[in-house]
Amino acid sequence: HFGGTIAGEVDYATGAVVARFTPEELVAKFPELEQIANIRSRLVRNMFSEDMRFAHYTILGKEIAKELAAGVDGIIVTHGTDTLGYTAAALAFMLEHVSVPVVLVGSQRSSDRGSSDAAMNLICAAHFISKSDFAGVCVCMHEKSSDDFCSILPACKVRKMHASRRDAFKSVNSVPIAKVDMKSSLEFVQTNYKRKSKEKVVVKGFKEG
Ligand code: DAS
Repeated sequence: HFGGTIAGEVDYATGAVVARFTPEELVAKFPELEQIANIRSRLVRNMFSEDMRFAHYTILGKEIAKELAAGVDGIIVTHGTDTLGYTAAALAFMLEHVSVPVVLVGSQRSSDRGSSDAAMNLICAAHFISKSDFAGVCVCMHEKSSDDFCSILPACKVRKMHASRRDAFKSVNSVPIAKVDMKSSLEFVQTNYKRKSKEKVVVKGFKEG
């Protein structure tokens, strides 16, 4: 859990979204998640992604590596949307030999809003982890503004193309890796992706300072 709108709700005193939910509260909000997988959640940061600096990539990369070493089947990183694409690329370069899916998930609209995309993005990410043989860093966000399905997007090609649309995240100069829906139907668009393995992750950190 790293913060962003997905961890937030509207503060009606100011009209702004504030990131305030703990990871446990987030999982409790979407009970479907625990029917898909055994979820262990934990807080790394509750911040907005525009405040991220290189030191944060290192912190996040190391925390992900700890979980990979513990033998998890996959990792969902909740993250603010503004720089989510940059974090995805940074992690893809930092983490070598990733053996399971590491899926970054954000939401364009906070989960206290009727049009929130938070639940579907998280649930589709959990389905993707539980059903696919993919290994590596990717992003799971709405494919369309409707709730049809989510796209699994490549870490080094993904870009946020709109401030508020639920389908803002697109793969640039590449097709999505896969499509997944709320009923767990999974269709790979790419075929030449890295498969799950027993490899041991190596973290290449950024120089701080
Ligand atoms: N400002 C945003 C950020 O954390 C909120 C969001 O879109 O999640 O990137």
